[in-house]
Amino acid sequence: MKIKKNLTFIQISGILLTQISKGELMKNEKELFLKYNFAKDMLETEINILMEEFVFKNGYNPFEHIKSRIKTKESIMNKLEKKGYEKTVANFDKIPDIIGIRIVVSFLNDIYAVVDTIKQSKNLIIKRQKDYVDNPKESGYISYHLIVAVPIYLAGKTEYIDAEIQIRTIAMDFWATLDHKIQYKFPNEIPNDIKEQLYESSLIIRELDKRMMHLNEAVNEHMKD
Ligand code: 0O2
Repeated sequence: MKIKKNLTFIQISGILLTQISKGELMKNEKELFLKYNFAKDMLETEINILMEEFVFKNGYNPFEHIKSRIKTKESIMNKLEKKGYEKTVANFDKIPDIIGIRIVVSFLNDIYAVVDTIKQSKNLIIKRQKDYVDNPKESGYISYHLIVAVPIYLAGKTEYIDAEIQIRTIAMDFWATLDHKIQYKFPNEIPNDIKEQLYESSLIIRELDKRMMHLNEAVNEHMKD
């Protein structure tokens, strides 16, 4: 088949082979990022409502801060490469955490209470969950991840976009933020001694989180008297 100048072949969902111009590709990409923005707004609103309801029902506020972001195109491409996919816009749907929201709470037991609340959402569809609190990653990373499908209401139709919700304690967040910065400093491979120190620090974080939770429980017991 003859390929015209400025035309590119793209494969969508592994089946459809389309001839598409560079202009069309740019349009597709812009449309995708527009949808990511809608999904991020929807997710933020849903999470804020669930959190406010949580505070109202439980009479205490476990939330330290909430932060959301959309991955940059460069970061999506890097992740596609890391996962062995071709770096094309058509493959963006292989990355479920292009939209991410991080909920940082005070104590260990708050994580599971917040996860239960999110699972009760009538708007979000839970697709996957990863409990790196009970089963920390090899790096020492501790957090609870939910991959959810977020509905976006477009003119005449509803679409679903994947997003990742990360729930962790403030102590875990401190560790993960430093670890993330270190990963950027050593893009190829983190030196072993640094890796070991990070891992050892994560064990301290785990212990600290347990202690802080028990301390908080003891305070609550005293308050009852
Ligand atoms: P960024 O720049 O933070 O967005 P898998 O589902 O197992 O195939 P994936 O997609 O890496 O692999 O999922 P996972 O393990 O749930 O990780 C998703 C996100 O969690 C990462 O996104 C990080 O934000 C965070 N994360 C996972 N492992 C670590 C870790 O060891 N240290 C830190 N600091 N964060 C971690 P990105 O796209 O890798 O990075």
